Amino acid sequence: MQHYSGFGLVKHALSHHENWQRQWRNPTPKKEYDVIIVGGGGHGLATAYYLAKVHGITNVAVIEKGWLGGGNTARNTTIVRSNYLWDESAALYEHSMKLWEGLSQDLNYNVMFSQRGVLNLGHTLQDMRDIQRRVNANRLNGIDGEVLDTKGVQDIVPIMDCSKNARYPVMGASWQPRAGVARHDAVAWGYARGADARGVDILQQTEVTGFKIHDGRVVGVHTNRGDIGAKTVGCVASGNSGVLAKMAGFKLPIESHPLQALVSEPLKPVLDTVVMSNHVHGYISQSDKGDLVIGAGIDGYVGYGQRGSYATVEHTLQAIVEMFPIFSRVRMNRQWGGIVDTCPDACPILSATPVKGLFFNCGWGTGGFKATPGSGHIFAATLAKGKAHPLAAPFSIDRFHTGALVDEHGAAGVAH
Ligand code: FAD
Ligand code: PYC
Repeated sequence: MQHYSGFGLVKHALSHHENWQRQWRNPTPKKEYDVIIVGGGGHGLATAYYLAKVHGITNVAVIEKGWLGGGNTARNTTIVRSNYLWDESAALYEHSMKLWEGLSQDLNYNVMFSQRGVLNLGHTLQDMRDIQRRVNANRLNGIDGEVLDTKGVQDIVPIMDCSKNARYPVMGASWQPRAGVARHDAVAWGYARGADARGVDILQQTEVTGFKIHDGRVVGVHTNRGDIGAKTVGCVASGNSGVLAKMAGFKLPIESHPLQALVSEPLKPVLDTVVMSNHVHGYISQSDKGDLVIGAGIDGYVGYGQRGSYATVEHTLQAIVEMFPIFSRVRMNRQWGGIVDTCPDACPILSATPVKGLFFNCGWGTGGFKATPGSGHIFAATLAKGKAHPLAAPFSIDRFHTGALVDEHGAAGVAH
């Protein structure tokens, strides 16, 4: 996206969209960089952007085996919220939320961040107790949130079946007004353009096939386009993190699962907020284009296929139709899956590794899109300084030895 004057806009509108400038270059890989980022999703690109912008480190390559955002970044359902239970994760996601609030301006790129609010429904007394506890914790951390009763939910979403004899009775919800959605691929493209403009090389169709390690220190990577040197390497490869860790000679406590979503035919505006129910494994919002965007919990088995099983979407759709009978005759247009990397405590890993100079940023599971700006910002600081940023420190892989886990299964929003 470029800056155009009014005249420029008219000229381009009439020009059949010819002669648009490329938003980033297609450079030949150099022999050596100061920092290599493996993975050209939102998190990897954001890391490169902040390395250049905040830390002045511009001799950086982002190495992507496919195309930008072809992983989970452009497969996700774009929900952004920061209402996590524990102080450590609340701080991390709220840091990200604050960056979201200024992101379009910072990148000079419209990421269509829309703070339309997110409801996390409660269907049982225990759900409501958990919601109360989480909202109290959020407010102590300065994060906006309210506990709503059934009527409060019905007022916000009049089309939902909140009657007493519904199959999934709605007892209430947590409501985060500042939460919402953003345009996923614009996030990847905005960060890519900003990083490229500051000198970062974005290398697409380039696959990392191994690490060059001497005396316990990383000195570069092997790729399908030859070896590339770097003394600092950050892996931000989402569902493939376990595969990369194995190449480097260690194991991560991660399982990769399919996570599915689907969109309907476009409808007139009918749902102006995001409704999630961890209990029934389903959530729904309406895109600016009018499609219903619906997502499920993870498929229970591990795998690297970017698809999922019919049983999982069938379960989710029956729950959505129970809660929204008005949608029972809407036709679905597309279904897809991504590979999500899940940790035992449903929290990410932002960490140094047993190999000096090699860092991993992964394990965001079903919920990393919302963290994209914050994750990139603090991972860049971690790579630049060679030690964990204070917000990253609780998410070191050491926690799986020390037992200092941060259990966010309750706030994960989507079961995993
Ligand atoms: P990715 O975008 O997957 O980027 C990783 C990149 O690494 C990929 O492009 C891949 O090609 C590349 N790569 C892998 N191996 C190599 C290699 N060897 N060499 C070079 N490149 C390599 N989160 C939310 O917060 N809200 C949501 O609503 C939400 N909904 C979701 C719905 C679905 C269906 C899915 C699948 C996920 C959802 N998520 C959501 C999770 C979110 O999408 C991810 O946590 C987040 O996008 C991860 O971003 P990333 O940049 O780390 O990963
Ligand atoms: O973490 O909020 C979330 C989420 C919503 C859909 C998938 N993940």
